[in-house]
Amino acid sequence: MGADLLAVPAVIGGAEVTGDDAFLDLDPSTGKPFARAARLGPAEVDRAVAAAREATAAARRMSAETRAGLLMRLAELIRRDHDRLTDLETRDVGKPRRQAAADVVVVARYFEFYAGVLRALHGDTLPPMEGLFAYTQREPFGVTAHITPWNYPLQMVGRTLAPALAAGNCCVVKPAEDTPVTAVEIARLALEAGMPPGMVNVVPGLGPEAGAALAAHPGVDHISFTGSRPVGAEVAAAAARNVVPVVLELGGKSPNIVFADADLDRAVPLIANAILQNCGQTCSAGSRALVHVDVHAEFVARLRERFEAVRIGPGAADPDLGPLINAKQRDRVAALVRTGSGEADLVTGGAVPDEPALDGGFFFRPTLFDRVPPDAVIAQEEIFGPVLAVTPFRTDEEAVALANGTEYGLVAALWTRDVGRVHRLAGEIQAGQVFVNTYGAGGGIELPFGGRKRSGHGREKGFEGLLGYTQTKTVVIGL
Ligand code: TXE
Repeated sequence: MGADLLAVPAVIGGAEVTGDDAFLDLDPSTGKPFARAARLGPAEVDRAVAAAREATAAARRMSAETRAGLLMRLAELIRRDHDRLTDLETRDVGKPRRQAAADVVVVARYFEFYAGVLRALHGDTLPPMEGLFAYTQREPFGVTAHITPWNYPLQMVGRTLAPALAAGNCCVVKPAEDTPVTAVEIARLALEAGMPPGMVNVVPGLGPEAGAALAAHPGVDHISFTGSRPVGAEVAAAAARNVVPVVLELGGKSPNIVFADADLDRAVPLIANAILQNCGQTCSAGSRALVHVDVHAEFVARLRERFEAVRIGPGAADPDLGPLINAKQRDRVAALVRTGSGEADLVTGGAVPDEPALDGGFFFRPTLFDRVPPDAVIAQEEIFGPVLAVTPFRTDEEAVALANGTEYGLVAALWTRDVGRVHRLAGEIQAGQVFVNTYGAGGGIELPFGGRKRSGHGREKGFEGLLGYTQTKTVVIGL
């Protein structure tokens, strides 16, 4: 089958493994197969977990300095291979090339950041007690599992693998079946950087096969999952059966809240980008805009103009908007947009583009809905496409109630020049992160990131992300 297809093996214990079975990985810009990946099952997952377990002995013996050096070396290799990784990520995800290029830099920065901060990881000497001396130390869990999604394959490896390795864990990554390519590349570079075999293992495969086997494996000590809510709940149930911690990052319905005093010249382009970047397939996508009635008409008119000027095309042509990841996601977005058309005013978009040059790819036009009732399906459900729902409001209290009125709680942004309002409302918003007059903070790897409510729990990124991959041991000595 397809000798010209890129072969994507597993990496287990430092060796490349093809397995008996394979699956095809499509290029979303054309809908044609691009790679052929090893389709692993429970037996190979078992081998990968065993390889990671075996490597934990070497990882434990490593000084912080040595570990930091390995992470820095890996970051250097990622930067060396920047263009090649960019091409692969562009092809695999379909995203505009400059967005994939930025992702490669972000993944290198994750390894650099954690190489730096891991040397500040230490325990405490505890207050004196009668006849006792006590201290804590931060220890790795051992074997950590990383089940990652297809929207930012490289960034997800950086976000979860870098802190796990920095803390001294050995890892098994199950990349999404739509995008297995670059995780395997990172595992190869980790070996080239000098990491012991088994420290980074990657097991491509299908979610219900390799993913479920990894989540349920009794040899796994910690799970990080980013993906859909139903699968997140299954993974958490599997973690509960083995009594291991799990970090869940399950998406959102994040609002941009635009007050009457907002600087629209700044807000409009950033709010457009917050929903159009990566074709809306971002957990923190700004998929709702709550807009004060005084600026509502102008806001919608300006956004419409921007949406209609968007250049759509294959990722490699570096357009403004690439395709969705696969036909299933495109059909899901189209179905939700059809529902939305019966609930709210469709201002622009709402369909697949009818340009012959885009035939075969999974494209969808930027779509703007106005006067969306708060209880509409398109105001409540994560669409994961280039679809923005605008709802007008009159008072600050109404804005907060609308912002908090979904099951999700990942991100929110306030657009206002009123400092008092910023501090008052930032405290009332139910979200893991609140941005003010900005959105996304440039991928800030230094900033703890995670959700509340049904968006999940636990924090990745920043120093807190590193602490999350450690467990505290208290040592008490009788004097
Ligand atoms: O996700 P899945 P899907 C949301 C978004 C999107 C929807 C569906 O709304 O429209 O989810 O996407 C692995 N046991 N997000 O179906 O299936 C799978 O192989 C263990 C939000 O693609 O959850 C992949 O590696 N693992 C999001 C990962 O789970 C399993 C990013 C995510 O895929 C498994 C992606 C199982 N039984 C989708 N079944 C975000 N938070 O950013 C699947 N997987």
